[in-house]
Amino acid sequence: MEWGLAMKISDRDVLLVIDVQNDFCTGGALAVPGGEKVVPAINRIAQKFANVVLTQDWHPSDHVSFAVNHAGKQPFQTIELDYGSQVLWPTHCVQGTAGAEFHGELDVTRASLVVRKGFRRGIDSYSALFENDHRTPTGLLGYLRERELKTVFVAGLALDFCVRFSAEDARKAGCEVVVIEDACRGIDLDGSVAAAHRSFVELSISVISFEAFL
Ligand code: VGL
Ligand code: ZN
Repeated sequence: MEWGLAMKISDRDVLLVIDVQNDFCTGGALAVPGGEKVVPAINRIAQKFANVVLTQDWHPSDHVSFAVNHAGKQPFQTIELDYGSQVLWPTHCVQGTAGAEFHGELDVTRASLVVRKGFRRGIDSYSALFENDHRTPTGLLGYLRERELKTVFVAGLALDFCVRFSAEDARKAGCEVVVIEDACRGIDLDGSVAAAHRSFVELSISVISFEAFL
């Protein structure tokens, strides 16, 4: 990775595009404010990368993260599960539904890999690398290692959940990690966007603007 006015991207760099799916965009089941606004930025950035990986939130309808599957619970409440605390969400990104499809304007043609996550009924997966028990691998870390991809640029939805967890896990696994802040949007539950920024500082995760690519 080389820093300059216009950033130079190498063959060891990968753009990790998190969950740019209809349900996280305006009108979707778990709409992130301005979620679709990341699409033109990501399309433009992706042209600079030889390596692009997409993630796709991909839940069964009886998933443990859905409030509707817990009697008396409402979306955005938190419960304790055997792997830790879990926010309960509106039903979203159900396997095979239109809400789980990528945003129609996201340019997916150059992606070499799509990582689906959250497909086991009993466990959520915010991170692209490990499920929410922080132990069960998705396989992405093996892919990055085998392909010798060292620096992970992260963009997408939502900044304070799946982008944050993915960036943290990649950093803890020894990658250099760069979050492209204005190619992300957050949900912001109880200060979760500010908490994400504190974590990025603590873990030496770089935060840059989309402008660095222009
Ligand atoms: C996400 C909540 C539930 C995300 C996914 O993509 O950030 N957030 N599922
Ligand atoms: Zn989800």
